[in-house]
Amino acid sequence: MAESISPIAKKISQLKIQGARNVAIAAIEALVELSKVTKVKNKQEFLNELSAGQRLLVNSRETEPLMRNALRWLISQVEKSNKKEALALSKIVETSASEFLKNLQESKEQIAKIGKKRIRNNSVILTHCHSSTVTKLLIDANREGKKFEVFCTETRPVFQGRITSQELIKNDIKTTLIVDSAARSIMKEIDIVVVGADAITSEGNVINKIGTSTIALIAREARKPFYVVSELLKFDPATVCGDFEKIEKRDPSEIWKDAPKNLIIRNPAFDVTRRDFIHGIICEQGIIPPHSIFEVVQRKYKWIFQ
Ligand code: RUB
Repeated sequence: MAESISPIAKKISQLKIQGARNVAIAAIEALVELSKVTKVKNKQEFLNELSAGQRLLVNSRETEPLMRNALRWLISQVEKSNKKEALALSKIVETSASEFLKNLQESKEQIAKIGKKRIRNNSVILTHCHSSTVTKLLIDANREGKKFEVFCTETRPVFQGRITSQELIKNDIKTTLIVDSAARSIMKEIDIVVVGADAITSEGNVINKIGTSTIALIAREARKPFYVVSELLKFDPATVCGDFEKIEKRDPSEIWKDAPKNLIIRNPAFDVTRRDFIHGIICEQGIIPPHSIFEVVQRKYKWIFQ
């Protein structure tokens, strides 16, 4: 089992696969692969195998509810099935995975369709980190003929802003890269801030790449609208029951490879942006005020609370 899951889990933890959506897709594909190569025969063994794979994947990155929700849903489809043999159950995993991925893709399209209307002609946009949902929205707005430019933070310590800026210039979008600490001085030139999300809590707070909450604070000070684009399935149902979203702590060497021995380095990957700083969450159901997100998720994806 570990032979098929471990390389993917490793790629996720090493950020070779990066961004909540890409992580979830890779994890889903890894579970499908596991269900194909497993040697077990009966349903209980098959479920045990899937659960072990799920644990490995979920532990590869802590702050990824989309991945957790996806894997839990896939496994629940097997549990619900009346099939008994591993071969038939592996088909269930495969078709359920396709269904989930199709829905994820449709959500992304829908988010872009709704969100691009917020991009006005000749506007200046600031984004942070690399969110494939944000870049899709910007690329679609550009293809529609809207004229705008984008500022990207470089996003220390691992520079996801470089991925964003490369993707945008490849699509002929005027793009400027800034260091993270330039966000406040540049904010006066910005019309709208758009960022992605890794997790949404029951209170409507958003967890995204470290530094996002600082940008939200700066945007509020400058009275600039701050939007989050996110699939509803990034909602973490555990937060309804009081759990805090865990913030992944990454290796200090990402910040300084050969740091002095006694230096303490802290490297949290994400931070929490409180809902009061967010103008709206642009999701597949529309632009939703963060405090209503729980009801919207409950309406669309009841199963995540089961
Ligand atoms: C990536 C990050 C992205 C979200 C959303 O962090 O914070 O903004 O994951 O991305 P990391 P997407 O590089 O540490 O994974 O919209 O593609 O799901």
